[in-house]
Amino acid sequence: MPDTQQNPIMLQTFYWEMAAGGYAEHFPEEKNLWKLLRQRARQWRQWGITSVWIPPANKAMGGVEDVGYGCYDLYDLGEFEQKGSVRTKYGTRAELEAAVEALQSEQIEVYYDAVLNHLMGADETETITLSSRSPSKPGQEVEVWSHFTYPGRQERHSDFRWHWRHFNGTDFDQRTGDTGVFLFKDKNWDSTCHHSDSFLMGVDYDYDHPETRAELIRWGIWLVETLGVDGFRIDALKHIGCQFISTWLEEVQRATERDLFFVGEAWLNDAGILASYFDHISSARLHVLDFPLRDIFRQLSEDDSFSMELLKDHGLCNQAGYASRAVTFVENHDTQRDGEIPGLFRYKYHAYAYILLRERGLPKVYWKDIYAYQMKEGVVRLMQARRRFAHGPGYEWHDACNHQVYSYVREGTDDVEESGCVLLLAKVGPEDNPVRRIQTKRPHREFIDWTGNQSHTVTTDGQGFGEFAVHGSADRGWSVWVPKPAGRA
Ligand SMILES: [Ca+2]
Repeated sequence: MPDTQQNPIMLQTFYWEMAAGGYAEHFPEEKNLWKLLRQRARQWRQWGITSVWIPPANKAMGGVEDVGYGCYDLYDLGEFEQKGSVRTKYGTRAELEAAVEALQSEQIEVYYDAVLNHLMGADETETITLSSRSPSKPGQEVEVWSHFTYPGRQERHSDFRWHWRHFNGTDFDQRTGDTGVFLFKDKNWDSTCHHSDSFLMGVDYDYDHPETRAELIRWGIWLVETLGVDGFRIDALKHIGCQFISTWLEEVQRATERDLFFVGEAWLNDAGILASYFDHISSARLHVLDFPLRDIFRQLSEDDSFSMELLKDHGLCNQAGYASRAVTFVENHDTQRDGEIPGLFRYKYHAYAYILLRERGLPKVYWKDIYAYQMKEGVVRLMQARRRFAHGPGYEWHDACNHQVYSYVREGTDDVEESGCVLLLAKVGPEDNPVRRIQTKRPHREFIDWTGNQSHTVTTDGQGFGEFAVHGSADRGWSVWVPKPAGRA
């Protein structure tokens, strides 16, 4: 079996509704995620998973109900009686540590979801004056939730206490009950790449304050040293100062000899703008989630007039020089939410086949698709195909892509026996069962469709050309043609 490190796959291990409402009834095992990670680690390794993105494991404002982004105490990983419980939504710190150990013993790296934009649920209010440039209540006095003392933790792991001076602003005045966008006196919004929407939620960190910078760097190092995480997914990147992120990446990496992995969530659908984000970050270690590619999948799902040819060059992963910086994905906890955000309602396997078999980008698969939406069998099949066949140079076979059909060849490599494949993705269109003549560079070979969507065998001619088929269908319109194993009927 080939080295899976050649073809890494990341798994996002949570979704917004996990362990809530009907999901808690259908999937009671998800009430303790950390235990489940430990139990499933071995199976994931067999699937070819090489890393997991875990949710923010710190105690959050909403206690056990909180997905984790309402960060209250970054040093409470389910260890102290705060916000109504010792455990977080996902379990206790001891259970988390056992999960990390189990995953790493299966050669699966663990990436922590770091929220470096804000805190929420302060212990005490402070009365402060707003900037004359504050969007709401300029120059006025307000009472804000900005003092964090962590009485439940008693200065374990850190004796740092947050005050209003460590933040830029917030959105709630306790004295009047008014909401707004409140910029504190003598403060500025973060110097991000996108000034227009720099405020997001909670109390917003002031990275110009040396104590803020120092404490957040100290926390990152603490996680690497005590929990032993292998990297980070960084939340809300476009709301965080670029200079601070550069420093944070460098300082946290400096604390360990292991190569850490960093992937940021910069939700920008324009690949050119997303690519330009890297100009502001000094560290070459940073990757970003490929939102532009995901937006192409959204268009495929929603728009009947979508041309499959767009799959050739859209997305960050297809921009020259950025393939290795992109983490490609189909869906995440923000792109689909029950009753709020519809997400992709068709062509999802097409999207998974695309991210898993192509040469560009590091694919991320999603827990909710695999377990809650019962795509496990099909997605695991595609992950196996990635591991076994998706090797060697990859390219679109130029005249085999059109409005209805996308096709892509992996040439295979001598290092991995019987590798290489022909990927075909087709949408509903004029042809029910389009066939494309494609060069495989393997003359006189038999190919079968690994997905099972096509049941016949294709034999290439003396030049290596074969006539490969795919259904023009949302339900069966993806095929991965692979060399038929020798000696099998
Ligand atoms: Ca911010």
